[in-house]
Amino acid sequence: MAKPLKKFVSCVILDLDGTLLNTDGVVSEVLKGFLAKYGKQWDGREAQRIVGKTPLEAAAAVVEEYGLPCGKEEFLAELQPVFYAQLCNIKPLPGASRLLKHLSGHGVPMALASNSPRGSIESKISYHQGWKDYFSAIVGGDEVTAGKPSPEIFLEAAKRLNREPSSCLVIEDSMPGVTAGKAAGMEVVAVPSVPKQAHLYTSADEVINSLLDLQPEKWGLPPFQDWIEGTLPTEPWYISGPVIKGFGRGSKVLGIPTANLSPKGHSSLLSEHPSGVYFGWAGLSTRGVYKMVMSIGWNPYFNNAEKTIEPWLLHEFTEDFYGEELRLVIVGYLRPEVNFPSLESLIAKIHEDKRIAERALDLPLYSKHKDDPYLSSSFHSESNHS
Ligand code: ADP
Ligand code: RBF
Ligand code: MG
Repeated sequence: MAKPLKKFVSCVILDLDGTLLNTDGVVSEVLKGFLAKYGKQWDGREAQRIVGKTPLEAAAAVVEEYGLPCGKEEFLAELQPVFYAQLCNIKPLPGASRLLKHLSGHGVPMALASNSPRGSIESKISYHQGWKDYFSAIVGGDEVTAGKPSPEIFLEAAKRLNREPSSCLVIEDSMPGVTAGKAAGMEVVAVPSVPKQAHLYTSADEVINSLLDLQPEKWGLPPFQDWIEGTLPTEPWYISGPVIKGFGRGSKVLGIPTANLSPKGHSSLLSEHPSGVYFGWAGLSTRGVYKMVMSIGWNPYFNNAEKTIEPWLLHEFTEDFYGEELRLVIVGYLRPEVNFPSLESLIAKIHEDKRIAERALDLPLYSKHKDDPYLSSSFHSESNHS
C-alpha cells in the first residue's frame, strides 16, 4: 500500500501526559477519592475537560464542574501532594517505549514539551528506565509565560533542539496541545486520549488511534522494523470470563460469530489497551485451544456505546457455547478499528484480518503461546497475570 509522504521533519517534540504516559488513570483515581470527600462522584466523562490543561486550569475545571465549596488554588494545594505520591504508578501508554527507543536508536532528536512543571516532568520520567536520556530538551509549563494552547512551549523546545519549527513533528493527545503545535508552525500528529473524539481534531495533520499506529516514514523518519508479516508482536496479555450474549448481529449479519466477554470487571485492562484488532489464542476448557482474531472497541460501523471485546475463534463449531469460560492470550496487534462504507467492505476486511492472524500464529514467536497453561487451567486467578 502506498504511504504518501506528508512532509519531511528532522526531529520530534512529544507531549508527556496522555501521550507517552497514562497519567489520566492516576488522575482519575486521585480525583475519585477527593470528590468522594466532598460527597460527589467522579464521572470519567469530565476527563475531556482536564486533558491538556495546566494543573491550575484543570483544578478550576473540576471545582466548577462539581460546584465544590473551595477555591481552585485551595483544591489544587490539597490534591497535589496526593497526586505526587502517585507519580511512580503512572504507566507508559502502549507503544510509547517502543517509539522512544526506535527514534533514539536512529538518532532522531527528541524533546518533551509539557504544561506540567519541569520538576514534575522529571520525576514522572525518572520512573521509566532510559527515558531521561532519550530527550535532548525538556520544556515545562513553568519555563514559559503561557502554556498550551500558546505555541510558546513548542517554540522553546525547537530552539533548544536547534531546529526550525517547520522541521519539527509534534505528537500530542490534547486539543490545546494540537492548537499550540499548529500555532508554532509545526506538523502535528494527534493521538486523542479521550475515546471517540477523533473527529474534533480537524486542525491536526493526522489523527491516529494510538502510538502503535504511528508511521514515522510518513514524515520522512525511519520506519519501524518490528512488524512481522503484517502483525505487530506485543507483550502477551490475558483476559478471561464467561461467554456472554453480544448484540446478536455477529453471525446473523456478518457471518462472523464473536464470543463476547463482558467488559464489566475488565475496565482497567480495557482502558490500558487501545481499541483495535488483535489476535492470539483462545481456550475453552472443555473443548480445546484455537486461533483467534478479535476486535476491541466501539465498532465504528455500528457505533457501540460501550467498548466491547469480540473474539472470533478460527474454528467451525457445531454449537454455541454461551456461558462457557473463555480464556484469551493476546499476542499481537493488526490494525486500528475503522469505519467502512458498506457491510461488504467490513466483512472483507475482517476476513483479511483472519487470514493474516491464521498465518502469523504459526510463526514460533506466536505459536509458543498456544501451550500457555492459562488457556487450559480451569482454576486460575487473574491476578497471576497482571
Ligand atoms: P452475540 O451477539 O450474542 O455475540 P454472535 O452472532 O456474535 O452473537 O454469535 C456468537 C456466539 O456464537 C458465541 O457466543 C458462541 O457461542 C457461538 N460461536 C460459534 N462459533 C463461534 C466461533 N467460531 N467464534 C466465536 N463464537 C462462536
Ligand atoms: N467493527 C468495526 O466497526 N470496525 C472494524 O474495523 C472492525 N474490525 C473487526 C475485526 C475483527 C477481527 C472482528 C472479529 C470484528 C471487527 N469488527 C469491526 C466488529 C464487528 O463489527 C463485530 O464483530 C460485530 O459488531 C458483531 O458483534
Ligand atoms: Mg458476538
